[in-house]
Amino acid sequence: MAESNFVDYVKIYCRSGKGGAGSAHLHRAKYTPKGGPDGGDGGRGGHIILRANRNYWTLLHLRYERHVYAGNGESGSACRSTGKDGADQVIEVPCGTVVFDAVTGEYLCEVTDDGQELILLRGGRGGLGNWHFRSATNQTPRYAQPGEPAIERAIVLELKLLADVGLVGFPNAGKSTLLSSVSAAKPKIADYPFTTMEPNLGIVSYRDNRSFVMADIPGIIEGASEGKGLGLRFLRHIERNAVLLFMIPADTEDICREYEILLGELEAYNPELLDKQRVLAITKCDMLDEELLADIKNKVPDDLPVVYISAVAGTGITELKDLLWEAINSEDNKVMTITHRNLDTDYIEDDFDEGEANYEEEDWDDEA
Ligand SMILES: Nc1nc2c(ncn2[C@@H]2O[C@H](COP(=O)(O)OP(=O)(O)OP(=O)(O)O)[C@@H](O)[C@H]2O)c(=O)[nH]1
Ligand SMILES: [Mg+2]
Repeated sequence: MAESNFVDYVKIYCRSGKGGAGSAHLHRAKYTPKGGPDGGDGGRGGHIILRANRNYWTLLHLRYERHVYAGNGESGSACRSTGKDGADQVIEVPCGTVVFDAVTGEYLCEVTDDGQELILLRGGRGGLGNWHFRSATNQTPRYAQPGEPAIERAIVLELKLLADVGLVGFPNAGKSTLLSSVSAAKPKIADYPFTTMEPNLGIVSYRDNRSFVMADIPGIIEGASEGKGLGLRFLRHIERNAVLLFMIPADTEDICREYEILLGELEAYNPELLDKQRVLAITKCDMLDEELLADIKNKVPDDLPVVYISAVAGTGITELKDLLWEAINSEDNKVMTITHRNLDTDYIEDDFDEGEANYEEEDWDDEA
């Protein structure tokens, strides 16, 4: 995969801090030769913390930060001095980042709101000093607790973009053209398939200073859910969208069939995607005259709202925005809870040298 600034997958090796050891010091001073136990507690090891930060859009800044280690707690010492806590390490990520275990692929947690913090790996507790173990029958305990060990774990961070509307369509359907005509985004547009290689986000302004976010993802083809084309690499970015806007060009032979294929791919990827509200846009309508357009109107699927647009001529765009706004704000679409499927371990890269998952690689079977 070519180097790019859109990084939505990183694997990071994390280790929290060890707890500091408790001290077994015995107090001695000039006229107090047997001053008794005064060993202090060890400090806590540093946590590994995940924090959502809305100023980040991708995981690019983590691309070369493959190891994150928190500080160890310091040991306790004489005079019941407690050791210093180890420094926490905060991993800042964009809102919408999901964490998986890199070995098993198991889903661990996600952060969605700006400022939200989660402790990924807890630092070890510090050991208790011998002062805690003094008693009437054991006045000079010569032992203290060791600190708890550190925890290590390799994790995969995956970004799932937070957008209100996701564009779903075959390559060349006019997705990027629509995004560029309704927002200030400047995606690349050209008349060959897979012009868009990575998702683009745009803010669409609506009436009365309101706005919503639209995500243009690379085109989907038959078999995408099995990895064809740009495949499932980008399908996850529509998982969080409230509304899916399907886009099919007006000059398509069989609109219903294309719609079915797209639906099928989404279902194969994650059946919950079908619970989202859908809108269908027939694009490039400027290429048809009235007669052909009337003809097409009888050949579209009838289970969802359909709009006829032309991003080039600007027709139907207001109607489309109205429909989308209504759909985004309808009560059924408010909840954005999704069950994240566990990562397929085949797609987890097995070393720390590459920036993205080895989606093309078929056979890897060594120790991950
Ligand atoms: N006539 C006409 N052509 C359009 C319209 N919208 C897009 N096109 C053309 O269709 C071609 C593909 O448009 P894109 O916006 O790049 O398509 P896409 O869906 O983003 O394609 P991929 O990024 O490859 O998935 C370009 O040559 C556009 O100029 C339209 O409303 N009318
Ligand atoms: Mg495009």
